[in-house]
Amino acid sequence: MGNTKSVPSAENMTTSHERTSDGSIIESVESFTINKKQKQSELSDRDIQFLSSQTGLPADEVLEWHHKFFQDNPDGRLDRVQFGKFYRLLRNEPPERLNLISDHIFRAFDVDGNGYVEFGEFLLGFAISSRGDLRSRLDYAFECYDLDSNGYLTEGEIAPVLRAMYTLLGIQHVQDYPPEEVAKDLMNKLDVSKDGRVTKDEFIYYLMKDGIYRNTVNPFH
Ligand SMILES: [Ca+2]
Ligand SMILES: [Ca+2]
Repeated sequence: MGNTKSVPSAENMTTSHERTSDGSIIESVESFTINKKQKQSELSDRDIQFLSSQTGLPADEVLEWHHKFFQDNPDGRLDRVQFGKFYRLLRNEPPERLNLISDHIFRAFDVDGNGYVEFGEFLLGFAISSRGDLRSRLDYAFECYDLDSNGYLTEGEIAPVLRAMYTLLGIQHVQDYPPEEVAKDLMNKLDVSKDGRVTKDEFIYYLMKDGIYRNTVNPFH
């Protein structure tokens, strides 16, 4: 264990973030911006309470994750590669299936887009992507597809992430329905306003209804 730990503190939360959503759980918890100037070695009771209430995880589980997280990452944050390794522990799929998709999931977990997943972001992402309601999980899925994080999806963004989804799902006969073709078909269904861009609302609205596409698109079942 290292000496310096950076953990989210209730005192250091900011409420400014562009990834606002429609009043679901995410809006209130997306404020896990960690003030990097302030370090603290342990979670205070207030932090635990805060994280517990925002993620819906019991306090002892928050502490358990905190311990696991800092054990391997004493600086309290994961870069892309470290995230890939840590994320494997959370999933049942064999590690080789997760390699491609974990890069995209990293983008969703890194809420403030600073290139690291801090503990608060991790816990939030874990809680929402594994236990959140469908809308919240699709909200996180959208971020996986938004490669340039500009708030909407194009066909060119959807295809590569779908390819990673094929790997995750262990789909063998890719040529039967190649990701590029799925992206095109999906685009037709998602892009209700027909402007070549898919907003988060369009993405969530359609995939809430269509379970078949959702199974292929959403990494968070
Ligand atoms: Ca971050
Ligand atoms: Ca985009």
